[in-house]
Amino acid sequence: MFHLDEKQLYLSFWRVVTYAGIHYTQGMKSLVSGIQPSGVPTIGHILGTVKNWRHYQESYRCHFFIADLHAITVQQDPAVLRANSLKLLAFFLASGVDPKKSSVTIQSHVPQHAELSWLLSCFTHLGELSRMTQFKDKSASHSTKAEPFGLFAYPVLMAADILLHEADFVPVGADQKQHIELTRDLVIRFNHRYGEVLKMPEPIIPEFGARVRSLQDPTKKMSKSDSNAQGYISIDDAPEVIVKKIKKAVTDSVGVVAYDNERPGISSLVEMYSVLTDQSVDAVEVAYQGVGYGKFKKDLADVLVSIIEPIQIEMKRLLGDEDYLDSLMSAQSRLVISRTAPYLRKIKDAIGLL
Ligand code: AQP
Repeated sequence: MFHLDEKQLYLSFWRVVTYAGIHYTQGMKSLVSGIQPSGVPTIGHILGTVKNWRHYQESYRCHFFIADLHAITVQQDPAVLRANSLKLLAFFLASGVDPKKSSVTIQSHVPQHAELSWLLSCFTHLGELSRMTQFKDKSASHSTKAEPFGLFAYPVLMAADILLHEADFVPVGADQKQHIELTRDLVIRFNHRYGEVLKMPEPIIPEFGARVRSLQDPTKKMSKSDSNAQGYISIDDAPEVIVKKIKKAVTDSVGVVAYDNERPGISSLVEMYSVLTDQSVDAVEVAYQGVGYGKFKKDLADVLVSIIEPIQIEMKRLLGDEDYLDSLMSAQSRLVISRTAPYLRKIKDAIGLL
C-alpha cells in the first residue's frame, strides 16, 4: 500500500502528448478516483480524497468521476440525484480538477463501466461480496431480504471503475481498503486464467485524514447521507453553520486538546486540524497546551470556513454556467469512451467473446 509521501510519487517524464485537448506526459502512471452523488460532499471528501487531487494531476494521468451508478445502489430521488451530480462536477472543478490535465466524467455517461462490471461479476465469488463490511453496514438499514442486488455487487462495479482505466493508483479513504483488496484478487484470478490483461492497482491511503469521523458519533465515519446533519460539515454549509456544528461536536470532560485513542471525539478534531493546517499532531497539541476546547474549536471552524468558502464561491459560478458544464460533460465522455473502448475489447477477446 502506498502512503502520501512525495518521495513515493512515481514520476516518469518522457514527453508531453495531447489527446483530445488533454495534455499527458507519456509514461505517466495512471490514477482513478470517484465520489458518489448520494448527497452533498463533506469535509471528509475534501480531506480523504479531493485535497490531493490537484497535486496528483501534476504527476499522474488522472481520471476523476462522479459515481452516479454507485449512488443508485441506495434509493435516490431523480431530481435530487441530477442536482447532486452536477453539484459534484462543480465541486471537482472548484477543488482544482483541471479538465486540460485530467479527464472527468459522469460514470453513467461511459457505458464501459457497467459492461466491465458484468464481465467481472462472472469472476467474483458470492462469499467474497458477503464479507464486505460496507455492504453489511449499508444493508443493515434495509428490512430483511430487501437489500438491492446492486448494493451487494457495488465492489464489482468499483473494481470495473479502477480496471477500465488501467489504474496504477487509487486514492481512497481507509474504509475503502477492503474493496481495493477485492479488486486486486480479481486481477490475480483473471490474469491467472487469461494471461496479463488486467493491471494491478495500488491503493493510496493517507495516514491521517483517511477517516474523518462524525461530529456527533466519533466512532463512525462522517457520511453525507447521515440522517443527523449535525454529524457532518457539508460543502453547502454556511460559515455560521460550520461554526455551530464544530461548537456542538462531541468531545469529553477532560478538557485537554490531544490525540488519544481513548477519546475519539477530540482526537478526530485534532486530526482534522492537523491535516487542514499541514501540521503534525504533536505541533497541534503543543500549540493548544493549557487552552480549553472552546478556543481550539473556534480556530478549527475558522480553518474549515477558509477552505470551504472559496470552493463554494467557485461552485456557485460554475453552476450558473450550465452550458459550460454540459459541453464539458459531453466532450469528456466522448474522450473517455474512445480511450477505454479498445481496452474493453481486449478484455472481451481474452474471455472469448466474439
Ligand atoms: N469521512 C470520510 N473520511 C475520509 N474519506 C472519506 N471519504 C468519504 N467520506 C470520508 C472518501 O471519499 C471517497 C468517495 O466517497 P463516496 O462519497 O463515493 O462514498 P462513501 O465513502 O460511502 O461516502 P459517504 O459520505 O459515506 O457517502 P454515503 O453516505 O452516500 O455512503 C472514498 O474514497 C471515501 O473513502
